[in-house]
Amino acid sequence: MKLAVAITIVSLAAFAHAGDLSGKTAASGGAAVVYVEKIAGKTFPAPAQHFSIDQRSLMFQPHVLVVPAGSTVDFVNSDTVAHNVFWPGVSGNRKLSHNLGTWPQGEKKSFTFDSPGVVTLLCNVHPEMSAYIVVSPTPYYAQADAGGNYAIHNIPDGNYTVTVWHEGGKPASKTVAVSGSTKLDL
Ligand SMILES: [Cu+2]
Repeated sequence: MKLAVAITIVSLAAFAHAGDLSGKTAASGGAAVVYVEKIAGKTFPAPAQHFSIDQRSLMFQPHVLVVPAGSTVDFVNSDTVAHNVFWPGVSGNRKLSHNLGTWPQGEKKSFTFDSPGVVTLLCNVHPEMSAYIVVSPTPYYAQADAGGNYAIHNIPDGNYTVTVWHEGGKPASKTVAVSGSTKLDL
C-alpha cells in the first residue's frame, strides 16, 4: 500500500515537470514545422522505425516530412516511370549533398539523416518534383496545421531555443522557458 502511494507521488511529480509547448505560427504558404534546437549535454537515440516518402503521381508524398536526427527514410517508387532522388545540400551545406540514384517502380532506397537541417529533395528526371525533409536536432518537433497551430508534446521543463521553418522561408528562432504547458507564438 505504501509502495503504491509512493509510486503515485513519483509519477505525479514526473508529470509536473513536463508539458506541451503550443501556439500559433505566422501562416504563410505551406504548413510550418516547429522544432526544439540542440539541447546542451543531451543526446537522443535514433528512432528504430523508418519514415517513408512515396514517389507517386510524379510527386513526393508527403511534400514536407519532419524527422528526428538519425532517422532512416525509405524512398519508395510507386510510379510506372523511374524516379531519381537527390539533394543539393542540407541547409545550404553542399558537402552534405547526395544522389541516391534512379530506380524503377516497386523498388525503394533508404538513407539515414544524421545531420540536422532542411533537406530539399529533387528528382533529376522530373524537374517539377520537390519535397522537404526537416531533420530536427531533438525529438521535440511538430508540424503546424493549416491554421498555423502547433503543439509539441511532453517537453521537460527548461530553457530552449525553438525554430520555425516553412517552405520558401528562412528558419526563425525564439527562446522559451518551458514550465508545464507553455504557450509560444512564432
Ligand atoms: Cu521523378
